[in-house]
Order: sequence, then structure tokens, then C-alpha cells
Amino acid sequence: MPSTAEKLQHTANLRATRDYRNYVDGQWVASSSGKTFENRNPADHDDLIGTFQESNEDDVNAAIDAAHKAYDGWRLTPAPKRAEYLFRVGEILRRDKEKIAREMTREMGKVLEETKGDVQEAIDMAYLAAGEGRRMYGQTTPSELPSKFNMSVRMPLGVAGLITPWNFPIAIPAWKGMAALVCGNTVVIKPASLTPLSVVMLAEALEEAGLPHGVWNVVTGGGKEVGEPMLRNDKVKVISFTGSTAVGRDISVACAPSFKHLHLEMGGKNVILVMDDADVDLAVDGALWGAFGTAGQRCTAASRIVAQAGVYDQFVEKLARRAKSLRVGNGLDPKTDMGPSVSASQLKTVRDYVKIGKDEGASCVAGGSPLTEGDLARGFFHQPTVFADVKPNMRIAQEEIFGPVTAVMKCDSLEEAIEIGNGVRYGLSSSIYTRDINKAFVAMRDMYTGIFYVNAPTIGAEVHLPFGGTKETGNGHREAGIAGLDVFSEWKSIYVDFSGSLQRAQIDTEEM
Ligand code: UN1
Repeated sequence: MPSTAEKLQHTANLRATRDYRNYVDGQWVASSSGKTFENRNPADHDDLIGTFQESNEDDVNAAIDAAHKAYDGWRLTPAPKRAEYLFRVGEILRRDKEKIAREMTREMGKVLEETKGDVQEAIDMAYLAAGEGRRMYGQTTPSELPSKFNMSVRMPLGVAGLITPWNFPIAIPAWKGMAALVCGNTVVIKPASLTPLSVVMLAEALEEAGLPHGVWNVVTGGGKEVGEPMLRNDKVKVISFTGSTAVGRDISVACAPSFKHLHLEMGGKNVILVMDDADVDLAVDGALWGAFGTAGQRCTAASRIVAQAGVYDQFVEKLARRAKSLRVGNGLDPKTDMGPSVSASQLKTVRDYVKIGKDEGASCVAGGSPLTEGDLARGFFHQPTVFADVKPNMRIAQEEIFGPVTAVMKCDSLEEAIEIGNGVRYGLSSSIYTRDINKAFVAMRDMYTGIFYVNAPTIGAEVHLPFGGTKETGNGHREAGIAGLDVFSEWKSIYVDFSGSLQRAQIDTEEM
């Protein structure tokens, strides 16, 4: 008898298991290593999605050479023309949204509604970048001298190396990729080894859109074998990485000697502040979605909540009750609220932190255990877990867990809530629930995070605003929005003197 997992996979009409290749210079090619690795469904490890190339330095260098060769042609293609390819990619992704989302749920685990959102984010980004092809504004500004014209324009950098994570397997590659391409760069992308198919599907869309060969290249494999050679290669002019702070630091060090441009988007320990005057039910809705959406595997996840004393007990009781009622299972099942952790090691991290929280003396008021009944034994499932009575200095309130665990703390005032909120080494996202507009504006001013929400959880960024964070979350850059173009371009200031004589700036100007 087929299991529920098998039945779901069957009705979803998923791709047959197969051997996937790298995409280099417009061709689907095998790695020179002759080796492959397996990609399995985190909700059902008996389900083999396919094998992918376990690439090496030679493969990476070949892809970089192809991107380098394609660069001049792409750079000199007018930006509105480049944008037309991206618009077509948006159309293709829109047509295939449901199909791509189902494959993504199978490879990453999050529920179908969320993987559809992930594809939608890639579509949004394709359209945003396509529109930008006809803008990409620089500045024109008067000169201090007569008969002289001043302006600034964006220049592309060359080959962009993208190293992307598994939690938003197509949205984040699209954030980086669409911005890189519209600016005129060519791309080599190394997808996370847990979710290579999503980036292969993105490459298929780019191929169908008719992108010139070599402009977009995909090389799958490990960080050491594929990522590191990218950092060493002088033809790569900019690296954009999303992942852990520890890996981001190593990348930063590796890029420093050659002054490679570098954009880092790293950890988060995001916080929701719930004030005494908040709509508590709304705050519970937000906390539930923020903490357990994507099984907590978002950089923006609401992994901390600070509730004011007057609503603390009520908030904890309601959140715990709602967390216990979430249905955990295969993300292809429409009845499922929350899918699995992405891998055995991610599940182990969750289990380790649950133990740490208990040992630290926090009260586990919901969840706290892995789920292994029936079909669930074939995946990496864990209960949605709520800790209460957490102290701000506990490890569960300081360290990124990247799983379905949230830590609730008590505070007496807005000032204390903000102090606790800012008291971590990360600064990606924060939010406040309050009906008092003054409190909302104080928190908006004083929370030192790159993203801030009022009466909404810490997740839910839209593609046309800058995305990124402060402190150890980032290195001062933002992606998405117009700000994302700054990572993949640099400014050229241009002065045209049409006076026919030598005019010296700062010197040949009349004193007032
Ligand atoms: C991430 O967590 O890495 O705002 C990206 C959000 C999503 C993007 C998250 N739109 O949660």
C-alpha cells in the first residue's frame, strides 16, 4: 500500500527522478569530477528527487570563463533590451508557478502555499528588474562652470558570483540574479546543495526566455569545491551571499585581499514587541505566522517575542494553544500548516536548542519534541515550540536557531522592550504590536534593524523595498528594491566640457 507521502507525491504529478547537469555557456553539462550527489525530499527521505553534479574547481572556472566571455555582449546590450529577457522570465515563471512550487515543496519542505509565494517573489523581482531596465536612473546636475555638463551613470561590474541559500530556493536567486542581469553583469550561481532543483528550474526559464549563452551559469556542489574557487577567481568581480554569519565572515576574509565587491546577507534574531495596548489576538496571529511560517527557517523569522506584563500571561497562553493546534506534515498536503526542517542536521540543531532552552530554565509551554509517528518518521519533523519565561541573556534568546522555536520574554515598558529587542548581535527585522501611534513611532525610530513592521510580524518583505540588516546580519548593503542595484553596479561620474577652453574646477570659479 502506498504511504500518504507517496500518494501526495503522485497526485502532485512531480518530475521523474533523474540526473541533473550544470548549466554552462548555454549547455547542460556533467562535472569533470564524474561525481554526483543526491537530493532527497525532507518530508520523505525515501523520495529521491534526482542526482546533481558534485562539481569541482575546473567546472567553476569553466563557468566563470563562459560568463566572462559573454560579458561584453551582455554589457553592450541596451538595458531595456536586457530587461525584455527578464520580463519573459517573469511570464514563464508565472505560467509554471504551480508546477515549480510543487517541486520546491518536494525539495525544501515548506507548504505549497508558501512555495507559491516563493515563486511569486521571483516573478515580482523579474518584473521589477524588467521595469528598471528603462529607468536605472543616474543623476544629471549643473556644473559649477559654464558650458559644462555633469552626470552619473551606473556601470556593471563583470562576472557576478551568487551563493544562495535553501530557505527561499528561487526567490533569493531571483533577487540577486535579476538585479545582476539588468545592470549588465553575467552570472555564475552556486545554489545550496539542499535545493539545487529550484535554481535549475530558474535556469530553464532563463533558457526558454532566450538569454544569450554564458550570461547565466549554474554550478552545483559544495561550498569548498564550488564556492571557494569562485572567491579566488579574479574574473569574478562581485560576490553576493546569503547564509550564516560564520560562513559570511569567512567569505569576507577571502574577498578582502582582492577587494572583490561583496554583499552579505546573514543571520537574524528578529523580535516582535507586544505592548499592553495591543490587539492581543492579532499579535498571536502574527507571532504564529512569524515564528512557524517556513518552519521557522527564515532569516526574518520571529524567534523572539517581548510581551509587556499586562498582556504577557494572556499572550503566552493563546500562543501556546495555537502552536499546539498547528498540523505538521508533508507540505504537499493542503491540510498541513507546517512542514519539516530541511535536513537531519537542521533538525538536530532544533533539538539541541530545545534542550539548551530547558537546561537554561525556560518553560517549554508548547511542543518541544520531534515528530516520528507513522509517515512522519520518514522526514525531519519537529513540533512548533514555544518557550516562555525566557531571560534576554539565555542562548535561546540570543542565537539563531532557524527552526520552529520561539522565545517569549516579559518586559515592563516600551523602553525595556526596545532595549531587549536591540540586545542581540543581529539586526534584520523587528516589529511592534500597539494601538498607540506614538509608541509605534518611537519603536520605528529606535529599533536598529534593517526592516521594521507595525502591527504585522517580522516576515513579509516585498521585493521593491530594500532587504537586509544591521550589525552581524549584513555588511552595509541591501538587496531587492532599487538599493539592490548598488550591489551589482558602480557609479561613473561624467563631466563634459563644451566651452572649448580649459576650465579648472574649484579655481576658475568666481568668488562671491
Ligand atoms: C529570508 O528569510 O531569507 O520577508 C528571506 C520574508 C520573505 C523573504 C525572507 N519575503 O520573510
